[in-house]
Amino acid sequence: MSILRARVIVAGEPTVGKTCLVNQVCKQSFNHNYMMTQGCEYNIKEIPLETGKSYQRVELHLIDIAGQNIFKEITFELLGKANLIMLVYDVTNPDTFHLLRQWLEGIRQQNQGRALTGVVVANKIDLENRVAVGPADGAAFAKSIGFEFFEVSTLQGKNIDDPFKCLADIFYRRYQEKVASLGA
Ligand SMILES: Nc1nc2c(ncn2[C@@H]2O[C@H](COP(=O)(O)OP(=O)(O)OP(=O)(O)O)[C@@H](O)[C@H]2O)c(=O)[nH]1
Ligand SMILES: [Mg+2]
Repeated sequence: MSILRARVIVAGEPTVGKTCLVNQVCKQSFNHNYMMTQGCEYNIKEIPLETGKSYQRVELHLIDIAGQNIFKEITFELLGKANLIMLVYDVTNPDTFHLLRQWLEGIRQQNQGRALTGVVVANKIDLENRVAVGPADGAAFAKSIGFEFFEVSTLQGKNIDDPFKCLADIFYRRYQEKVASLGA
C-alpha cells in the first residue's frame, strides 16, 4: 500500500460554505453561525481507493482559503504549489458563481507551468426556494474549464463526499499516467 498526497486549494467567495464543507467532510461537524476564515485553514481528508490491484490511499491536504477581500494579500501566496482545485459557489447567490473565474485566474497565476484541474461545487441546494443559479449553468461552466461538477448541501450532508472522492480519483489517475510514462 502506498499513500499519495495532494495539495488542494479550496476557493470561492465569502460565505459560500467552504469551511463548513471541509469540516463536515473531515470532522462531521456543521456550524450554523458564520465564522469568517482568516487567512486560511488546513485539514487533511484521507480517501481510500479501490484500484483493483492494491489498496491505495490518497491524502487530500485541503487549503481552505479565506474568501474575504481583506485577506487577499495574505492568501495570494497560499494559492501556489497546487495539485488540484475545488471551486465552491452558493446556488442562491449568482455573484459567487460568476466570480469563480477570477478565483481560477488567481490560482493559475500562482501555479504557472502546472497542469491544474479539479471540481466545481454548487453548495446550499437545500435552499430550494432561493436557487438562483441552476445546475445546467454550473455544469456548463465546469465543463468549459475542464472541471467536474457537483451539487451538494453541506447542511444536510447531501453528496458531500463525492467531490472529494473525485479529486482523489483524478490524482490517482494522474499518478498512474506518470508512472506509466516513466516506465515506457
Ligand atoms: N442553508 C445552508 N447553509 C449553509 C450550507 N453550507 C454552509 N452554510 C452556511 O453558510 C455560512 C457560511 O459558511 P462558511 O463555511 O463559513 O463560509 P466560507 O465560504 O468558509 O466563508 P469565508 O471563510 O469567509 O471565505 C454559515 O452560516 C453556514 O452555516 C448549506 O449547505 N446550506
Ligand atoms: Mg471559511
